[in-house]
Amino acid sequence: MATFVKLNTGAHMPTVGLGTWKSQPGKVTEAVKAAITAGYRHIDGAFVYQNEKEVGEGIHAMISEGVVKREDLFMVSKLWSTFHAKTMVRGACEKTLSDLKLDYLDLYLVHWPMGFKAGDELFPCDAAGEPIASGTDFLDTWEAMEELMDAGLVKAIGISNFNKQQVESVLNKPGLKYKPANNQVECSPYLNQAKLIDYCNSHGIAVTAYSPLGSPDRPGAQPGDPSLLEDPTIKSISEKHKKTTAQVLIRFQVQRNLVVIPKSVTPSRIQENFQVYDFELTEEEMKTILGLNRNWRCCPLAMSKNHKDYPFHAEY
Ligand code: NAP
Ligand code: SBI
Repeated sequence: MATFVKLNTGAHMPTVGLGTWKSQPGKVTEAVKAAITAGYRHIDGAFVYQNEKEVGEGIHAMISEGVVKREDLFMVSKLWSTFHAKTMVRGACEKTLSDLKLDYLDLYLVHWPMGFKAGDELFPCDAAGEPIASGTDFLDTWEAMEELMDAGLVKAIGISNFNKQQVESVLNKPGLKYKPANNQVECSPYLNQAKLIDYCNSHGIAVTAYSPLGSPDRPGAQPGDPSLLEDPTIKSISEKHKKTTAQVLIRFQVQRNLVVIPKSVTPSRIQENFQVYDFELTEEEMKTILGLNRNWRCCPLAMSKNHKDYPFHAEY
């Protein structure tokens, strides 16, 4: 049976959600329908994925067919970095709601701590190819996120790609009204995030693991890069359980009380990735998988490494 993580708002967040980054608009509607049919009740999206209208079409088809009700779904989206100015946050959230044809989100995240120059370009770059900073402070952005809660546009707010010190800054913000409910970060056996997870959980912040399969379709992937789906240790554990490597990678996160959001547009894989509630990894297997850590990131967003709020210079 599917499981949930309880957020500091009291809401229950389904532990396996469907990722939608890189899911082509022409494929994502069917992917969302296949996911809901397979039992998923959580969809992870973002404005920057440029497919929210098509994601919305998938969920509304399933609602119209009576397969699910809106209140059974947990819909997540993210505020893109070009909308960090306090005056822009509400409009950005309303655009996402209008594309998804929803009147509320279950969770809205600040996608990155870095703000980029406002405008039509998602990555407004300078001559050196680096995104131009907006000069905004993510603590001010957070105040505008809190206003979305008060306006009833979102049921929970959170952050993504925030390091420990950045999470701490939000928690220590004078006049803080709502603590982040969730920090969505890259997390896999090669970047197990043990310290950041401990810190977040100790402050009541649930953690979502993104790129749990190592994001093999990520832009810039190189042939010699590490491959989680082909890792011999994961393969051998999966054979013992008569499961696939993807299922072990997903189950590993569920068993650490994380939320995990594998992406696929392939119906058979979408089903496969949800079949993770019928087996259990042993304590020893969990330790072995934790031992594979090598601090390898597939989403370093290195083009922003000179931004004042770039999160990945810190150890965690
Ligand atoms: P991922 O889920 O680790 O990997 C997706 C890739 O794995 C796709 O190529 C997919 O192929 C393939 N795949 C899926 N299931 C498989 C299976 N059972 N067997 C073999 N291959 C399989 O990568 P991701 O998309 O980077 O991360 C997941 C989600 O996390 C994203 O889609 C997004 O929603 C979120 N995310 C958030 C951030 C952030 O900054 N907050 C950053 C990255 C990702 P097909 O689709 O062709 O089946
Ligand atoms: C994009 F739409 C384009 C590039 C890109 O690189 C970093 C990772 C990221 C992101 O910011 N959130 C994702 O899910 N993927 C992304 C998205």
